[in-house]
Amino acid sequence: MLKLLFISTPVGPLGSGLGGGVELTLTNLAVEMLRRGHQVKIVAPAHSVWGDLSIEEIPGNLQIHAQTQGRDLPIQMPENSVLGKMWDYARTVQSDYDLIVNFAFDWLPFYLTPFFQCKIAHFVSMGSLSIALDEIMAQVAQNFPGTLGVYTQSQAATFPFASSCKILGSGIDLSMYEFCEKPDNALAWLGRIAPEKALEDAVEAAEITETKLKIFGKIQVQEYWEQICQDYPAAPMEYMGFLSTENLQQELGKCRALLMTPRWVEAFGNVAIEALACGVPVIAYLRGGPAEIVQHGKTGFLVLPDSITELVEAIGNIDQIDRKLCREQAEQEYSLVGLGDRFETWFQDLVSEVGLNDGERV
Ligand code: HBI
Repeated sequence: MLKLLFISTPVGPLGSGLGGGVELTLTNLAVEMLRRGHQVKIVAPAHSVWGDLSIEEIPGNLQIHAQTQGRDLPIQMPENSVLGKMWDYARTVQSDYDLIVNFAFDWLPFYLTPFFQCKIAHFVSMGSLSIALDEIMAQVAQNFPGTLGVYTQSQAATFPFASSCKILGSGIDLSMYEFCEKPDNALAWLGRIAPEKALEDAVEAAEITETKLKIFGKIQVQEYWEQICQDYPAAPMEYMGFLSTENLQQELGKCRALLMTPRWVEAFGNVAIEALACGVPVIAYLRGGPAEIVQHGKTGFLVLPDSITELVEAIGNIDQIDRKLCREQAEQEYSLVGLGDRFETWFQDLVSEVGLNDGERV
């Protein structure tokens, strides 16, 4: 039995959607580790809620999203930082745990790693965005080998220390997603509504194909959303809100396809496997995580990045995809048990190793 302390992202409370896919990965993993008899405590910003998971809520100001900061900017911390306070808490309770697992894409936890007695595993949730952060991660990769985990190969490849990253993939509780064989005639787009996700590409493709686009997810950048509404006043789109998994899967399942149009190297794309689990094919740009998930021509289509023309063409071909194969792929590759096996092995290997955080720096 492992005693695990999970430290969440400092950009938003768990359940708010501000933390994007990592909220789902952290909570899925916590549930699965508990099911396996491990002990899990979650540390997260105040107002976090997730079923009956035990959460230590920490007040304080949220961290600025790393993707809104320039690559070469210095690291920023707000006053009364929730990130700082979550790690203060971790320091005081560290002797009660076998392993601390960091889910924040931030400089501080990497910097603090050699100052802790308890071992720390870092789950990195995005591709490279900041020179200063890359640098401190590289130091941890070198001095604490094996402690950096990522979602995908293409995400790892954005970092100078790619070869030291452990590739862990993702997974979801498939029993929460119902297979829908016969969809309505609408398309779906799902994610944080922010510029790096390029929702406008999906809106344009929907307008050209005259197919309704249902938009799901947290509006993170309000001005960005308003700009899209202004730029495409006649587009057949509908904002569906930020829904619970139960309501989301019901609505998502009825869609013909999920469009994934991120401008950046998406680290994974949990939304892709949520769609597949409902039997919904995925049309995505051939870049980043989605390119490692979607089986072109079988469970969706991978198209030339940033090409609206190719999105439109793929939408036209969507009936060639057998929705049963989408659900099958989710079951074979993205189960919670699979996710649990990969992370459990990673955690157990780290805990059984000697020397990492015992003053014996490699
Ligand atoms: N930005 N500074 C910072 N820290 C995070 O943990 C972080 C972030 N931006 C986005 C984010 N995490 C999550 O949405 C990822 O899952 C993508």
